[in-house]
Amino acid sequence: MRMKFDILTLFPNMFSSPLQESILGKAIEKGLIQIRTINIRDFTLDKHQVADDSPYGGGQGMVMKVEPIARAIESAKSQNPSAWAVYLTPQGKPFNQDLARRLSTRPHLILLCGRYEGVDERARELFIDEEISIGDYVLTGGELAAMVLIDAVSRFIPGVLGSVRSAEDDSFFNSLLEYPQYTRPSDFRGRGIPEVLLSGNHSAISLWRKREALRRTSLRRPDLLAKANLSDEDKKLLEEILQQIKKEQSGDGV
Ligand code: 4GX
Repeated sequence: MRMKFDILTLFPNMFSSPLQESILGKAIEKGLIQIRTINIRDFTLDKHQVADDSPYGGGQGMVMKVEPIARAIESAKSQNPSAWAVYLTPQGKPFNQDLARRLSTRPHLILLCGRYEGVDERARELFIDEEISIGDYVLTGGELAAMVLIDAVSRFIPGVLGSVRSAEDDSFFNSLLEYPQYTRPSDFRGRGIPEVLLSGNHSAISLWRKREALRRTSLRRPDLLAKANLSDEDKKLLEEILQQIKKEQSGDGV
């Protein structure tokens, strides 16, 4: 039932604090997820435990050797031959909430973290099931990318966000940017909060939140609106908001 993450890395210490704080720490304590780090260096066979070497054909930097990676992945898979092996790389499939949801249905993920110029291509061809990128920028290694993936995937596991809430909560809001949130005090240095939130009128509050989510999404991420989960009623609301935005931008609004 619990989901297992095996992280193959040359820097296992990087994972201790970030994954053991707060929500993920609680999820581990509750046995909802299990996170193991496996030091690739432990799977070298030479006396000096060398895990990298210079690239064939010359060029800059170092490449991670295939044998230690092969032995580490085989060791992780020996417990569960159907474990899904992921390599974090800018060349992979773009990571997003849908991919996180899909990965959360796998009982056992193996995450290979590359350093330097990456891993020997044969390690990818022989042992990796899926290559994933967390974004179009270059990190110093796959470790932070693996942590991002674990964090986003874990939110989909029932119980991780608490007994009632889950990452799947609301299909309307899930496809949009979040509405603004406020908490006490109701006046901070002269700045109040939207009055409706103090009204106790729950249907008015719901409508305001929908409007704000739609407004924010159309202003900041119009690309998300195209894919959003909108009812005919929501679409009408959106049209209204787009009209209002147009008015504001032409200068005669507030
Ligand atoms: N999303 N990195 C991988 C090593 C590497 C270098 C060259 C293949 C080719 C990253 C990302 C990321 C840094 C992880 C370079 N691998 N991973 N590493 N963006 O930047 O996932």
